[in-house]
Amino acid sequence: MHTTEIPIGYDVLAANSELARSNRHKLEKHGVTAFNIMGAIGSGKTLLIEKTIERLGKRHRIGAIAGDVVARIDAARFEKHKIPTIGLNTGKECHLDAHLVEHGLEKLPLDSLDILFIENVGNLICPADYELGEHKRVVVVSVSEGDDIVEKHPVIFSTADLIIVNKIDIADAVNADADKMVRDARLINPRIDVLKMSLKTGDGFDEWMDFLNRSIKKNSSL
Ligand SMILES: Nc1nc2c(ncn2[C@@H]2O[C@H](COP(=O)(O)OP(=O)(O)O)[C@@H](O)[C@H]2O)c(=O)[nH]1
Ligand SMILES: [Mg+2]
Ligand SMILES: [Zn+2]
Ligand SMILES: [Zn+2]
Repeated sequence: MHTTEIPIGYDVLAANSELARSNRHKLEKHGVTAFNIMGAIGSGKTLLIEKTIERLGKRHRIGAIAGDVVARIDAARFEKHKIPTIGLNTGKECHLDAHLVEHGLEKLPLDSLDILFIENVGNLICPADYELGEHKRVVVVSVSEGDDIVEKHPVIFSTADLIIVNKIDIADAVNADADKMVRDARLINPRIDVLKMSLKTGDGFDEWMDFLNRSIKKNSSL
């Protein structure tokens, strides 16, 4: 890893976006469609990716980047599924950025991948500002975060392509209205895809498969 000197007044986010474009170009050159999976700690990001590997791992070649503040617990969960995995530790930072992901891409066998899942650090604030080079931005939010979580974090939902309202199996137990969360998401971002899911019961998983297939097809016809 190297550090980059940033001249005073230089726009950090603009520099990040430039690196993100270069990451995306690199991914496209190798025919890889990348998904930036964002959401709070415990919303179900890692489990979503694991279940997707189980469902699609025989038909598509999947790789993963796991962003964590410290340790590589999520990376180890992906490695158990025998897919190429890079764990990125952000240290004190609460989000991944395009520079970290650039180093992750250097270590992945991109030529032998079709799909890359990038699990961002658990946080609903700053990951919204940092593009990584992904093709699609997905936010996983669970009903146990409270059904006002969407309206409280408009920025991340306004930049997402898909919102997954997860853990609907426990909505009654935590007194949450999943449909309100869906309505809030559509108010913030009318173009967004929203689906309700339970990774426990499998509800909504086929719609997630449809979203993935549409996204992959669109990218491969570029
Ligand atoms: N009841 C229920 N639990 C879930 C669901 N999805 C994830 N979990 C649980 O929520 C916890 C956090 O999941 P994880 O994937 O590690 O979340 P992450 O921090 O976003 O990566 C785990 O104990 C999961 O088993 C769901 O749909 N329903
Ligand atoms: Mg995780
Ligand atoms: Zn570097
Ligand atoms: Zn951050």
